[in-house]
Amino acid sequence: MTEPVPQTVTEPEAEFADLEVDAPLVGIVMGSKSDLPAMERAEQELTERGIRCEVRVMSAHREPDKVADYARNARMRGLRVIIAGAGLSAALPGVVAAHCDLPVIGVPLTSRTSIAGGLDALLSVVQMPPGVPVACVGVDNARNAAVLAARILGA
Ligand code: RP5
Repeated sequence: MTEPVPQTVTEPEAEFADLEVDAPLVGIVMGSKSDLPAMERAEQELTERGIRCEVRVMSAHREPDKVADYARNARMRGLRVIIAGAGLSAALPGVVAAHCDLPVIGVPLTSRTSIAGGLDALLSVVQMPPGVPVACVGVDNARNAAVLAARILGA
């Protein structure tokens, strides 16, 4: 009788480590295309530091299902930090944080109809309920969000 040939068992993490080498580590999301000029500073900072990122536009109020899907799949896709920028009643960072357990950095943004220079968005981002944290940088300071993301990643 011949002995069975032992099968090589590969750990799933080891398999994916090879496959996911180009996957982005930071997701940069924003509530509107109008937020792009401010949020591009985060992409620029991460790119200069050699940190892979992706940029997406999705609105917590106008496209709630899209935001939920993105946040729920983020960790599985290899993302490690999410930067979320929004203006006015800026729900996006909080909604992303509600649907995933990755660190979320909120960027309160000014927009055409902001009140008090973006205080509306600042309070919306920072006043999260206990247990659902969002780190918050200064108004329109997407660059600091990228610097913080780099520190979280130890990069
Ligand atoms: C927010 O409303 C967006 O993040 C943006 O800052 C603001 C205005 O959006 P648009 O009317 O320019 O699409 O949800």
